[in-house]
Amino acid sequence: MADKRKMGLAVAQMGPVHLADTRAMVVKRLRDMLAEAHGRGARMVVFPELALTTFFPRYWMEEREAQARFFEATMPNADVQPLFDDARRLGVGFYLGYAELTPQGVPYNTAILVDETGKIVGKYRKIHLPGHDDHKPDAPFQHLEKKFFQVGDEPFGVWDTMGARIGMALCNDRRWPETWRMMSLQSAEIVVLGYNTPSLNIHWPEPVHLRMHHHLITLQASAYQNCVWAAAAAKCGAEDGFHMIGGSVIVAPTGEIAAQAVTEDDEVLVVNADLGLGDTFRKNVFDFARHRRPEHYSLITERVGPGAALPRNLIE
Ligand code: CDT
Repeated sequence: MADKRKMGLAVAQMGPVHLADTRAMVVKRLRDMLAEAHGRGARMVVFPELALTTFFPRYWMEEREAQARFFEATMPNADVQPLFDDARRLGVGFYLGYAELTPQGVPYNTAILVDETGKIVGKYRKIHLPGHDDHKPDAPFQHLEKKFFQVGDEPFGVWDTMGARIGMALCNDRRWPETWRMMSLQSAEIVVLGYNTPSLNIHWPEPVHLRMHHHLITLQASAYQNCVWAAAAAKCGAEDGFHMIGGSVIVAPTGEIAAQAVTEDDEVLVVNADLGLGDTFRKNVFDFARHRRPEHYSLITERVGPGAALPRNLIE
């Protein structure tokens, strides 16, 4: 019988944030959802990627302009401080994505983990940056994460906080198996992430329904294969006419969806997550120490892109 270590885990999906919306307006929405999650028994709330602003990588502009309008040079700052104060007052922690400009002027797509005392206990800088860095004037919108952000400077990590071992990722990271394995090899129990996923693919005419399919299939498979709870928060709906998918979810280590958003607006999901639910998998089919064979996986770290077949010694 798996031990029952319960944790009230919430995802706070956000509807659109338009260019005209101020940080103060956005933080008010985050505070309302933190309070609702607390009222429904949550101990930790997952907010989206780049939660404080519109998804600005869709707009072509100079780096300097983007940094002045959309980045945070300090965290918490005066606009966001009320959210940190609520966290401490209510005893609820949170994950929050935002555009970070370091004191040295380095721009990152960042997420922080704030504990139930309102203290920042973890920081993750996005590793898998999708999109392009050139101007695509014929595309309906841009995806300029490669122009506006540097690749994160630290590997995927986990933090012991709020009674759980929690790993962080951001949006495109969720599509890569390496992301999840890095954290499950550090005994993560929960992986939290925020995302902004445009409904339209600007690179080729992909059927729109595949965006949601790929989002859910990766989260469900990754939660199961890594024996973790996965909590994913969208910013979604049409931001100034540019639509992004919803589908925020909390997925159990069984690979089953425990809660899923039904709107494309601000919406809170709460699950009383049994952190022991992954134990049977960790002790059996996915007992990494007994069954993994890293001596046969060396290509995973040696090669970036696909290449030649490995030489074989066996006669086939
Ligand atoms: N924000 C972000 O990383 N968005 C990307 C869009 C790429 S579309 C395959 C994502 O992976 O959702």
